[in-house]
Amino acid sequence: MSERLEDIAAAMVANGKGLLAADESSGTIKKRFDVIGVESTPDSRRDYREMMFRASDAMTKYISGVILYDETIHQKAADGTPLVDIIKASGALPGIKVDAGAKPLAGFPGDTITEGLDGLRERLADYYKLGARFAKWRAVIDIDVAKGVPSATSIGSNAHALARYAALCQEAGIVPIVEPEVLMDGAHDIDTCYEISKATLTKLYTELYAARVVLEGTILKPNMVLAGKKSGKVSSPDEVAEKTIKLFRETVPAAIGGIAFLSGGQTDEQATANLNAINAIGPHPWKLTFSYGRALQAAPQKAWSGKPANVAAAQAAFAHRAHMNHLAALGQWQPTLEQAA
Ligand code: 5MM
Repeated sequence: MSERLEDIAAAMVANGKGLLAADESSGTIKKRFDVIGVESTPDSRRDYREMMFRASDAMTKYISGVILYDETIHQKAADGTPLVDIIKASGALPGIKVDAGAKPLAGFPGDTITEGLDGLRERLADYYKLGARFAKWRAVIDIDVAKGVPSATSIGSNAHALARYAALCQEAGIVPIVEPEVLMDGAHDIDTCYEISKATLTKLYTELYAARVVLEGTILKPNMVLAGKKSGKVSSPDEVAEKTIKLFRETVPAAIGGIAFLSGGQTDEQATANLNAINAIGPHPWKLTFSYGRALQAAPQKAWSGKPANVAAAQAAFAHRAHMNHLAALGQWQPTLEQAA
């Protein structure tokens, strides 16, 4: 495969394929394993991820790339094969989360800044040698309007860090996924999500331009425009699609390599239905696909529950969600297909 950044980015969003976000840090995967009653150890984390990467139906047909955590990119399968080689053998690209997480932003209670720029040039060179061809950095923008969250300082600092990260990735021959996640956890309405997302994306593209990042060699990983979970309202797929596309047309250059959404805490089916509605009102200037963590993994995690005897059922559950999201990325999903599983 060609190593040009724009070709890698194009492959990441091609043919209705999308990304598997399997980059949970050790603290987050422990929380997921607690729910299914599995102890989180290097071996159990390896077994779980090996199960997904060896789900060849899902991986070969629907998954263009996998975002890995530092531990996973170094791990070997039970038979000694590097996990990265299993991913590559399926035709998917290995990727790597390189941020060091969101930390409290000094002076701005409730806001966070994502850290991890120190030593990033050297880490990217190492990850390239290990096979990573794309990377991910997630900025976290919470909404609490009454408390003045997010501040302009938080949006600006996170956009600046994303741009510095993206420039370093491209220098290393790695496609940056830029993920400015406006959280859906708050009590805000859908229009507030739209306004905050607009301010965030406007600042992000100003900073990427100033940092001389080549937009064709980037992928945007955004939130959809949704009402906050604590608002008690569930936005309809039609409204989500209309407001999300209006937002992107106003803020996201047509030149970028593509868009791969996060699921952000939506139910599995909401994440699929909303992606489908977004694509169904196309054509759009960009490919719009999925880069889901929870919305791809919740079902296989439950089916697996740490038991080798459940591997086939877990792989089938993963293949089903990947298939549904593949159809949604093409605007061809129907709710009736869920019952057919
Ligand atoms: C898989 O979850 C990723 C991160 O986790 P940590 O908090 O452990 O660093 C996260 O960045 C993820 O890639 C995106 O937010 C998308 O995941 P969801 O679950 O929102 O689709």
